[in-house]
Amino acid sequence: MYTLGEFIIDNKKYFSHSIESLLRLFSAIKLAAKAIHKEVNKAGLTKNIGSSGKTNIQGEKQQKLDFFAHNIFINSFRNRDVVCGIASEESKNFIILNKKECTSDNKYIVLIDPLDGSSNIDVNVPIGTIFSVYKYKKKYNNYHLTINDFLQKGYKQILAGYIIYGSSTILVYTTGNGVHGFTLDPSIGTFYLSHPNIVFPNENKIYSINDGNYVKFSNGIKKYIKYCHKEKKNGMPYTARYIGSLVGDFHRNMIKGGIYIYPNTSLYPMGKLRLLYECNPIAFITEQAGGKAIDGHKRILEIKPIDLHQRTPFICGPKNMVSKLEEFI
Ligand code: AHM
Ligand code: MG
Repeated sequence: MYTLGEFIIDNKKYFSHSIESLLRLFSAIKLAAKAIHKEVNKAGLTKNIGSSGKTNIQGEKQQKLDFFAHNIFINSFRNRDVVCGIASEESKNFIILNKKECTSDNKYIVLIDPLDGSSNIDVNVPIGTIFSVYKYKKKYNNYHLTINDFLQKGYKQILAGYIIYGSSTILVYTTGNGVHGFTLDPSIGTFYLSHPNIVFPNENKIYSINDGNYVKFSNGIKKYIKYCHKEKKNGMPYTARYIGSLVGDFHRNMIKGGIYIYPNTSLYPMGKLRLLYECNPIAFITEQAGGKAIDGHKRILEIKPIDLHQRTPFICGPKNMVSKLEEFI
């Protein structure tokens, strides 16, 4: 059995940044993931389920476990001294860790959705953490962190991944050298390699979209859905699957072959999902798994961010399915 730590060390030649930093980043991510796994697993038994009674910057209800996950990640990164700033879905402004300045050791920027799909916690549906890591770029002789350090284009990510808390807890990541998944053995608290080199399969017939929004979609999206209703793939009809938890929907689609679509709607004219800590990391993984991720027109990883919490329409999946949808758009 191959642990995550062993795998990283054995593949260090494929990572162009400091391997020690990567191990320290993962040390923080693994610790936080295990703490959240433990809490999510017993959510029905503790007072940690349900709404906290507060709303986030997007005006959405925050769940108690959203706060828990946010705090766990902040503390975990703070104690590893490898990250100088974090932006989180649960915090309006970015957070500076430890000191006001980045140093040459402590120079990574993390963007995170600590617990995505958290409205599903109370009903035992898979939820996930999504993370995205960039290198801090020294400006002149100045190590002072600014908002622009967080507003980098997605193709500059050096590490991205997610943790899915489902029937088992799996950590999936890429550093630009393929996509690899590690399943947590909760009895000893270790992540073992279970899904090496994940790629979208050739046979793709799942489409995932919130059909309840149908009347609010553009004509192109409506036509694509009609196409999926009518068309057959090797004699078999397309299959609709949507659980409303991005990590769960994406993970299934990447393993089984399917497209995920959250377009702009009349309710969400800019789309619903957030570019920096939801779409960019999933887009990086999509491309590394042989797929394509677009906002309907443009490659997600090339969008220049202008706001920490900006939204974007999001379409990701196997290249052939995304290209077909583009024909309709
Ligand atoms: P959240 O970050 O507030 O949890 O919202 C993001 C979630 C995604 O996980 C999911 O894909 C989407 O919202 C579902 O939205 P909808 O319920 O509108 O289909
Ligand atoms: Mg989210």
